[in-house]
Amino acid sequence: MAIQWFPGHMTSARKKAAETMEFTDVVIEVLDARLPAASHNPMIDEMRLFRQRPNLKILNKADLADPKATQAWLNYFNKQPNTKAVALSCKKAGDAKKIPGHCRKLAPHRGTHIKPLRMMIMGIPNVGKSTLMNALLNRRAAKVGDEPAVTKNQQRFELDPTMNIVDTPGMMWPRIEHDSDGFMLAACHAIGRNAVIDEDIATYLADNLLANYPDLLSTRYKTDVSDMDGVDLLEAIAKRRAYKRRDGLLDLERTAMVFLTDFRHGSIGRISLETPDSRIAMLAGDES
Ligand SMILES: Nc1nc2c(ncn2[C@@H]2O[C@H](COP(=O)(O)OP(=O)(O)OP(=O)(O)O)[C@@H](O)[C@H]2O)c(=O)[nH]1
Ligand SMILES: [Mg+2]
Repeated sequence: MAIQWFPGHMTSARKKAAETMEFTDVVIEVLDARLPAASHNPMIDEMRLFRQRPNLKILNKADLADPKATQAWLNYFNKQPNTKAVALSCKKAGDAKKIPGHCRKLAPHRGTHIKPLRMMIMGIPNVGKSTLMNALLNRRAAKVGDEPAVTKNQQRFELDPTMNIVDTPGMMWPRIEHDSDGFMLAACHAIGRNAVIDEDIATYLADNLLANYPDLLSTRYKTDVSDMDGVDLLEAIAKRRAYKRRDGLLDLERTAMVFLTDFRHGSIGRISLETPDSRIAMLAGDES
């Protein structure tokens, strides 16, 4: 099953972002630290490279990600040209405050009253762009919410007379090339619920976590998960918690939602869905 989600407002968001790029000195690309490659929108690089703008990559929600995987991703991204990568949690006071300093270094010719430093925050839906903006401004200027496509229009704010910053609507791209990327994005709630079936996403997630974090699952769901596959795990959770439908069968829809919510809130533990090595293996497998 291939997941695609490119609602109408994103077409105009894409056009407006390309226009604003001309008047931008540094692109702040917000990625999800749990899936930094899958949460990279290739359209952003296209626009950025066309104008040759430097790139600050933020691996956000690092509080939810596996610290080892995050470090591996930072090493990987910091080798790329014209790019600086940092991991942070917008929810931690102070973390976001380091961002303007990094941007200044990437565009040293800007940052005066006459030539203010112009930054644009971009990224997929629900990754924390507006939360980051609010943390930088120290007030709730932009609306945030735990669902994709909360921001519908660009908004520019002045941080001080020498720096300003634009928040943009989350953008997906028209075709997600690798099916597993679509599943990971949906698991992290970057894709609208109307475009996916929660049970399929939960099963994918369960399989991924069984392969990589079996001990966290055993602890959270108080069950021995060895030899289980994703469907087994969801059934075991439903049985243990007596999630039943009216007809007496196990309520796997509810179980899927509970499991996804546990993951999204970090209740299972600090988890990353991909590492640079798993990415390379996935790409090699897709090509063979
Ligand atoms: N745990 C955690 N949650 C975060 C972090 N940053 C943002 N969030 C949460 O992620 C959700 C989405 O945040 P937003 O700032 O609205 O995301 P956005 O990228 O602006 O989303 P769109 O406007 O829909 O594209 C909210 O529930 C935030 O509280 C973080 O660093 N850690
Ligand atoms: Mg937003």
